[in-house]
Amino acid sequence: MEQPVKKQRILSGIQPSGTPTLGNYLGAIRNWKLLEDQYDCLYMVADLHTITVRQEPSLLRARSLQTMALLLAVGLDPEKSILFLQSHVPQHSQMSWLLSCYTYMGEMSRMTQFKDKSRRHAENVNCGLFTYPILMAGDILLYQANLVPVGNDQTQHVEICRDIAARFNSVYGNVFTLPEGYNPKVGARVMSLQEPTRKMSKSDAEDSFISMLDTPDAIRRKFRRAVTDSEARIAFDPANKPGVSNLLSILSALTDESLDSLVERFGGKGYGDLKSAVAEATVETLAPFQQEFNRLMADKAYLQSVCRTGAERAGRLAERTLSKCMKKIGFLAP
Ligand code: AQP
Repeated sequence: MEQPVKKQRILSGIQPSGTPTLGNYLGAIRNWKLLEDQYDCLYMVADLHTITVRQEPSLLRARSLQTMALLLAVGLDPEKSILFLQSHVPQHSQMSWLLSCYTYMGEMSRMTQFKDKSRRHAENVNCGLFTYPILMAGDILLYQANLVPVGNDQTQHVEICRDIAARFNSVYGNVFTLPEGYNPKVGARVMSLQEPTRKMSKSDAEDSFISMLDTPDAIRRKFRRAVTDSEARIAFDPANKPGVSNLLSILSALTDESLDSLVERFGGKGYGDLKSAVAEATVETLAPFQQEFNRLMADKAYLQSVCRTGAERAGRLAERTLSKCMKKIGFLAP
């Protein structure tokens, strides 16, 4: 009898450091849904990662559950994929310590995200910010993931993960699968509405991002205030017209209409027309998710059961890798 082909495994995550944005949706979550059938997927709410920046405890709790509810609301299927909260699987923290002993200071100090984040949070340059890529390497390696869908700002972290894994394997034999970064075919990098040369981030100033839970009025207001330029000419030119290009690429991602066709259709029209078209497309896309989100948030028992089952399934896989590693290193079995 023919053996079924083993699906490749994917791991990805989102930090509950705020309410997920339109950028998180168009750049990541929307693709996660498309990958569910083809791959063996694990999607985690990466709560451990958020504490490199101070979090308010009650907000962190609320956002963790909210993020899980949003993943379900966009249609991720907890029967197909493993959906879990990272802190519910203690092997992530354990693996991070093991791997930190196989990682060099020099490697970590080259990480551009560390340099960038330590500049932005100069009052709190903690060791977690520095070793964050090791926690992330553990996230990936625990599940022997083959592919990691990441934005290009994370490519360096996938490379360091491969380096750490290869180093470990060269000492102890083939323990870890070497993962690869995965660039999905559909995907958009959404830029800040206020500073369109920077990416849209959920922990930035309120007017610079569209949250997946914003009301229609808030969405319209934020797009109306989006920074453009003084040319009054609709063209896709990210270097010279970052604001307008961002609006065009959001609209294209939401409606599947090509950029060329949009530029032609909006030729001769004002920025106000483009802004209201993007706002309406956003309202329309988010409305069904928000409805489902509200329904799910009213059913805490269900959300908790998804988290519990996800953590159990993830924990079994993670434990297999962790105990293999510990044995190889020389720890006695308990
Ligand atoms: N603006 C964006 N455009 C496209 N994709 C994006 N992603 C994030 N922002 C954009 C992708 O979303 C996934 C989850 O990201 P994350 O929450 O783990 O961390 P992040 O990239 O740091 O996202 P934020 O919103 O900018 O969070 P904060 O403000 O806390 O730093 C990733 O796949 C990411 O590429």
